[in-house]
Amino acid sequence: MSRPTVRSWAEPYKIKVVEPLTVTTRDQRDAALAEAGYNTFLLPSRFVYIDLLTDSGTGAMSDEQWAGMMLGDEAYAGSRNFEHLEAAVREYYGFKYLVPTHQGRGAEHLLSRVKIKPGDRIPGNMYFTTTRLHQELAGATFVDVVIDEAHDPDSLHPFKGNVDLGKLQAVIDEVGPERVPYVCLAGTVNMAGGQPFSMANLREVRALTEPLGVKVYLDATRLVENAYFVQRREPGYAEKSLKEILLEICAHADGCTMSAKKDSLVNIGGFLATNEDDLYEEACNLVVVFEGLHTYGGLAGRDMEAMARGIAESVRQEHMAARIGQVEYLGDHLVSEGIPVVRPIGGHAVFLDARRFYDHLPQDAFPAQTLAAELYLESGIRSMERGIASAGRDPVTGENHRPNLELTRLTIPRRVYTQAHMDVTAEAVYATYDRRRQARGLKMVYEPKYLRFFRARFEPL
Ligand code: PM9
Repeated sequence: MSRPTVRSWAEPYKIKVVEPLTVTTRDQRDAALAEAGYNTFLLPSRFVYIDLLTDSGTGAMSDEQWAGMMLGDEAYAGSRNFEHLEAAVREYYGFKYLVPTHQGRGAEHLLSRVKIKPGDRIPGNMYFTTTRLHQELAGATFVDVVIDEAHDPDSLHPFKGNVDLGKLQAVIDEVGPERVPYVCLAGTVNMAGGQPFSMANLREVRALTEPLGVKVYLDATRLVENAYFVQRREPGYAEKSLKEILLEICAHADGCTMSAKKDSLVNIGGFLATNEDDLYEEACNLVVVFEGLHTYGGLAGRDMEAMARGIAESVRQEHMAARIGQVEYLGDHLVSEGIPVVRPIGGHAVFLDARRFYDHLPQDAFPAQTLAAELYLESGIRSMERGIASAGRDPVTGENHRPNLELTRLTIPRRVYTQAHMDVTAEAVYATYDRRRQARGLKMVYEPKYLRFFRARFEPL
């Protein structure tokens, strides 16, 4: 047997506390899924074996973070943990002002309310569910300006999160720069399959928008993961640290929204950060209405301490190498067996291409939702639909958005599961693939008004 030339990735930690997993029978899963309206969001977690619904707030905190929880300063105003968090955001993201929020959508709400006037356009590198909804509720229209390759699951473009500068220019030309308050640029684009943008592209976006007074706001939720791909794929960055790359990215932006439940390794928390004095002042006015005082934003002091420590841990090289290494390990397994997935394998998840998985099902039969349901029935593994159900409806026409990408996401929580769990997951996907012809699809029988994928109910066709 020949030895591999590159050493395997390995978890850079050992396990101190364990939480037992639940194994269910097929009958129990049948009953639980029917009760949940064939929506994995509606499954009680006690019926779930390996939970790959999301990487949001599901990570394992370190002993340092748990120790920090005991140092929570729960003063209503001016908690010292806020000072630590503010210092961490300045040190690692480089922005001047920090407004904590209970999670990412709290920050999106504040940014959208302050920046958007009815009739504005917000260009972005593909939509994200909560982000777009907050923009729409504030009166804007979201315009997708990501490169075409992002919508193609087979394109091997190394930076599928890049902005198409021609599309961006066209939006600005159409309505004028005064109707485009900012460009919303997400790190490792979630709905494209966890795909990064390049530093070169970010520089070009900045060069195009800055002279016109159009701001750049990052969705920093998975920006450290984006920095890792820049380090690995972009010429000139291999020798730079993740911390340096992250700071360089943020230096090309005016601020960011953040769901700290992902990169920053906490179970709850988020923030809005900015260099703009006016935005900060107005966000402070609004945060006290919607979240809490501007020095806690809906969080306990201990949450802010855990976040400050998590931010520092998130840029450690060995952490990110194992994080992305684990996702790639699962993805490469599936690719080697011919399972259709989005490639290149993304940062936080492996995305099954449900269109090709179930090439006998039309999009109206919710192939990705069906696949999430079938994988659960097969194995007790919970995944998430990222296709037509998540895409929702056009607020003006009421028509369904019909994304080209019809995906089922196997999302890997940070520092939670082992390589053996990845193997079991791959085996469950193979078994689901082997009986793919039996899948008949779903119809939606209850559709909530906003973010329907969270609570929609389905029935088998
Ligand atoms: N993302 C995810 O599972 C949480 C549930 S689905 C809405 O991927 C980005 C890129 C996200 C994100 C949440 C948010 C919102 C903003 N941007 O969930 O409010 O992936 O903390 O963050 C989820 P919060």
